[in-house]
Amino acid sequence: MNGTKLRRRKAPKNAKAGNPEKEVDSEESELEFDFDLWKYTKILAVPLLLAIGVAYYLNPTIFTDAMQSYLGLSEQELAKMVPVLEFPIDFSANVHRRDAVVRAFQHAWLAYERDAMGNDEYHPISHEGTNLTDAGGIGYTVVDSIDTMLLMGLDQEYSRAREWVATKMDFERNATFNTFETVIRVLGGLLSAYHFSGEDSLYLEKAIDLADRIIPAFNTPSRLPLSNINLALREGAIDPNWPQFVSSAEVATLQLEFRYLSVLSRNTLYWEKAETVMHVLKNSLMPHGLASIFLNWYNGEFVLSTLRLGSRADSYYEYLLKQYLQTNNTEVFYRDMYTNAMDAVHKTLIKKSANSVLTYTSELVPEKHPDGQISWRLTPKQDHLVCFFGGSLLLGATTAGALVHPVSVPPRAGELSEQGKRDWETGISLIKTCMATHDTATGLAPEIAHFRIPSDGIGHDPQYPSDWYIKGAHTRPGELPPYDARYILRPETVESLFLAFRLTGDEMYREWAWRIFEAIEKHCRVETGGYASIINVDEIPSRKEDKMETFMMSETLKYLYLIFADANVLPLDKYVLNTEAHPLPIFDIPPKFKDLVQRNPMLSHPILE
Ligand code: DMJ
Repeated sequence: MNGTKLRRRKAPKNAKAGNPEKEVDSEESELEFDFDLWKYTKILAVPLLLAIGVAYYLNPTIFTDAMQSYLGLSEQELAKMVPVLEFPIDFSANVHRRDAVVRAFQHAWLAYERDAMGNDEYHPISHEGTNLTDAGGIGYTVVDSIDTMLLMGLDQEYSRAREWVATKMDFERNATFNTFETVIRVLGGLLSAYHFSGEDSLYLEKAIDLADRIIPAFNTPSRLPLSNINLALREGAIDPNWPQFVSSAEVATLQLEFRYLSVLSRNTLYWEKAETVMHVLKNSLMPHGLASIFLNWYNGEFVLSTLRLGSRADSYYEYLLKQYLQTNNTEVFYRDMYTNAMDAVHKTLIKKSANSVLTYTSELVPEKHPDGQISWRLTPKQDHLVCFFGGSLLLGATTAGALVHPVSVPPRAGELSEQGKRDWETGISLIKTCMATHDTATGLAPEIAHFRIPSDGIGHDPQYPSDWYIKGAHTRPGELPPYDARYILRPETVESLFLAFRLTGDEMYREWAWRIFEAIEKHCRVETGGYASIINVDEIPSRKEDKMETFMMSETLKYLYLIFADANVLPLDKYVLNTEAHPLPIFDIPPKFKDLVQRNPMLSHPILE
């Protein structure tokens, strides 16, 4: 920058006297001056605007927070004073992208139907289907996919799937099935199909038949359901790998389905069984208020085991909130359990990566010392499964953490409680972190991400990026990559993006979802039909594994569809989605059930206010 150019030069005296030569000279000086000032302003303005933009991006409430403390006002007072800039939010469908997702669903379904109709699972590369047990399938993939077809308006595919349920679906299978998986995929799928098919009684009859076969799993001294159930013998069975234990997520992720079934069937039994589990859990919670991953099914007590938001615990937290939402925000018992759990999660498990860029959830692993003392080791590891949690926190902030109902989109600062604001900010940050784990060669996120901490012993190894990495992913040619490196078509990130888009109206979330969809198309699509898992997200060309999980059609493609569909499809104040993305309608507790809830001797805490 030339400082002298900025100095104003006086026009020479003779300018007025009409000396043309000098006049020109004078004009040039002015022009030069104006031009230079503009340039100078621009040079200063660019970094200033950038800094403001970055500050706002990192902390969207920075300006209102500053005003609030300057004026000494409460948030509510400030919210009343400050005119809020209302930007029109476009919740209409992105037809082109929505339809691309529908075509992807057809690509998956038609291949399954061609090669494996009725089988529980599908292997798109070998064009084969398999069942979970030798006793025959129970329709995992078919039932898991039906409500997605109904939402997408795929009538022909739907009528063939319905025909299969009507004529071939059979639960008289003498084999053990995982109780939780059967409830969230099959029972949840049937209930959702019942609702979206215009209450086709076929699905309700099947749902009652299935639930009645599952109920004996709850016949334990603690009333916690066993991990497995023999559907033909109607007998609960232990998990041979963990004979004394059941996992927290498994026992606490049956409630939405059983409660809705009770209302539809007018049979209180299912509600009672599911509700009792929650009271057993509430009475046994560990001092920090978190649920460890295992419980003893005999005495109902939590077992000293890992604390985390990932596998075996994830949907315990998800369903605390969703039970509160399911009955129109009336059961304060669940709101309080959820709120306490979120406080404990923030105190114990929410962490920042080494250079404080990424917020992630850590795990706490108990270690027993020879003298009998227990210590807890913090492990900076986050399962892909945890990526549901960002969206769940946003949903919780705008309901359990809201001071007004409904909140604005996006919520204004004054509309959320302190806890709601904290959960909102953590939720937004966790979604960014999950997107950061998509920063791989394929654009897909691994099954497990580790975050850098100063004591990880990696130091400044250039092979490892500064924030997160896939453990053991640097394999030699010919070696199989570790399990952590896989992408098995999981839905959790797009689930959170769906909630974030609906609750903020920010197009950025649609863009991120589209990026993930394109990566799936590029790396997981099998040209002959279906989608496959890939064994290393950080390897190009990607290597496929011959498996299409049922949640690809029930969850991943459904959430992608919902992100690009009009927001009138499935409004969040009318539906709550079970953990397998089967939407169930929100309802008011029927009076008969209110009595039940208050009378149940197992229920040691009032449910309603
Ligand atoms: C689904 O079966 C359910 O979302 C479950 O709660 C855990 N995750 C898988 C999909 O990743």
